[in-house]
Amino acid sequence: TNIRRGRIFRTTGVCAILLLFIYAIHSYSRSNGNVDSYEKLIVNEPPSKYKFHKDIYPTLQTELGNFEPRFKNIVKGPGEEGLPYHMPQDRANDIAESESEYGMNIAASNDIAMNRSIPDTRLDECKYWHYPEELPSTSVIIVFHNEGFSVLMRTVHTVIDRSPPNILKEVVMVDDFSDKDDLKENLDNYVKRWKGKVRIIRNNERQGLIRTRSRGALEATGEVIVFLDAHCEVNINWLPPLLAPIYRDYKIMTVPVIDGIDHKTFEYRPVYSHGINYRGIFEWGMLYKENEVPDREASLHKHKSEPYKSPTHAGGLFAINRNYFLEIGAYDPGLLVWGGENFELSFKIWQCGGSIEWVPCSRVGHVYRAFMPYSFGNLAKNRKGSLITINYKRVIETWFDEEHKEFFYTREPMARFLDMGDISEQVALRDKLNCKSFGWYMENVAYDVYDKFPKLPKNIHWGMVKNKAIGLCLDTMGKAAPSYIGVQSCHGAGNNQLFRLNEAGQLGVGERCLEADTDSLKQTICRLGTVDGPWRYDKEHNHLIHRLHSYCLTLQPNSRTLGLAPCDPNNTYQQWSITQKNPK
Ligand code: LR7
Ligand code: MN
Repeated sequence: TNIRRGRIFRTTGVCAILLLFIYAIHSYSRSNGNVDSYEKLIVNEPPSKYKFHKDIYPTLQTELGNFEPRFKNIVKGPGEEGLPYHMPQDRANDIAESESEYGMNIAASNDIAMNRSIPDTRLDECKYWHYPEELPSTSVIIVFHNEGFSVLMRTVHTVIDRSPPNILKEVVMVDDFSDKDDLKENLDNYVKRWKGKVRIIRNNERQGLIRTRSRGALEATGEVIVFLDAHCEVNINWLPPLLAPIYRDYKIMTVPVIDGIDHKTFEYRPVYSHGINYRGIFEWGMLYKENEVPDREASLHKHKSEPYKSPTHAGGLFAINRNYFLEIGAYDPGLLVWGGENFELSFKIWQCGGSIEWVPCSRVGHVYRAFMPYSFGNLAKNRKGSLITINYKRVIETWFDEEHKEFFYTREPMARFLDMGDISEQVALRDKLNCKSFGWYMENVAYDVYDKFPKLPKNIHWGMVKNKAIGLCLDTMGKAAPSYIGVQSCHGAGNNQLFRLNEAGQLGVGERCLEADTDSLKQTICRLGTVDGPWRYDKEHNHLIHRLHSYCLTLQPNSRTLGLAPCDPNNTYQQWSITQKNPK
């Protein structure tokens, strides 16, 4: 759950570097009542087998866009207009039950219409873009494992209702070995209403979402594939803006802006304040982050409603040319269940000649759950250490250079010892596709990562921090920052007890920093853009010394609370060892 909590994290701040890059913008003829258009010069010529329309751009006009719906029904009911649905008190049991089973309030979802209205969260300008009429045929792929039926089907309903029927070729639902009864014949029967337009494919063993998506891509028949999580609601006119960039250049992968749907009330909320654009980045432990689009990118665009380039994406929702996705190897099949595949695909696309664009005029709601309601099943067996960290390791070992790999291992010291399996096929693919270096990617695409997450100084010590007097170890007590650090019996498993002290004096745990006072030791959110800190380890006396009065970290014998006190070489409550057993 720590990982999930840490996923979305927005940072503001503006990058002062001005543009001068590879994209030339040329002005466009304004006949046909066009007010404006977005366009880039395309440099690469496509292989002939791809349809490619490099001269066809969307145009911003004074009339309502060609794919915009003209009517809107007003209906009253629970959750309509995306308003929060508060269930009556006497349903408290249903709510508690569905939240523990699904991580979301399925009982509430069951009362809400499949085709409820949701607010149009786009910039007003989005209604006036006109898109090419001949957009590529599209398969929407929804992979699922034990999802709540009504939430799953609302995803499908909104796709069918809000996509142009001649463009939406099919919805491919891939069941990743669910065992809930209502997802069996009941589901087969339900989709009959769409007369074959919605297909169900089932895995005969659990594969995890990553491999299941690759399977969906193989089975799909559309020219473009769009992946959605199984708890989404697509918003008004979401599809054409995603397809237009791919129609122009098949190596562009596009990503909608993901609004939030509350897992308790199903309230639909815009993710960003109006008119502010964000893009996907990461910190060195490979937690996904979002950052306000830096000037260097924003200044390439005349309109805030235009697609813009992004280093990466959250993972679940995106559109890509199917052949292109398969040609770059789909996902690394060695990535198991959950996590890291968003980076694998992003690094691969960017480094091997493609690009990623976020599309502000395409909005899709996603239910953010309170916790992950499923286990990793047999796929996690025989795997020591965290499976997600193993995924990250495969990705960084394939795509990073030596310098940046070190940052990952500095932030995740145990990862060095994890068995990531064989990556030779991934490396061979990278070579075959003639991909550029990670340094190139950092300089030209992900340059704003360094503003928030600078290069990491090396660790001088890392591991469990054990008190000499009582033999207990510092522990985050499983709480999220900001929170007090406590002591617990030493377990050697890392996680909440894995601390690291770097050359620049930062004492950290996970992505958090330790701050101290005379009567407290806390984990806090590290000040963005900094990697230093007030700590030093005195090996001779086993003291952890803080810059504040040069006091020592001290455990209070009775209360077992922590804080700073004047150093005393005879006080064993001030003596700490920082070591780690070989995690193998
Ligand atoms: O074993 C599994 N098999 C599956 O088919 C586990 C899950 N799944 C399905 C599941 O039913 C769902 O439809 O896979 C889909 C994604 O799983 P989630 O919803 O549990 O993932 P998430 O929303 O917690 O996590 C995000 O990161 C994942 C990393 O692997 C995936 O990329 C998810 O798609 C991704 N979700 C988003 O990007 C939505 C935006 C929110 C964020 C962050
Ligand atoms: Mn999800």
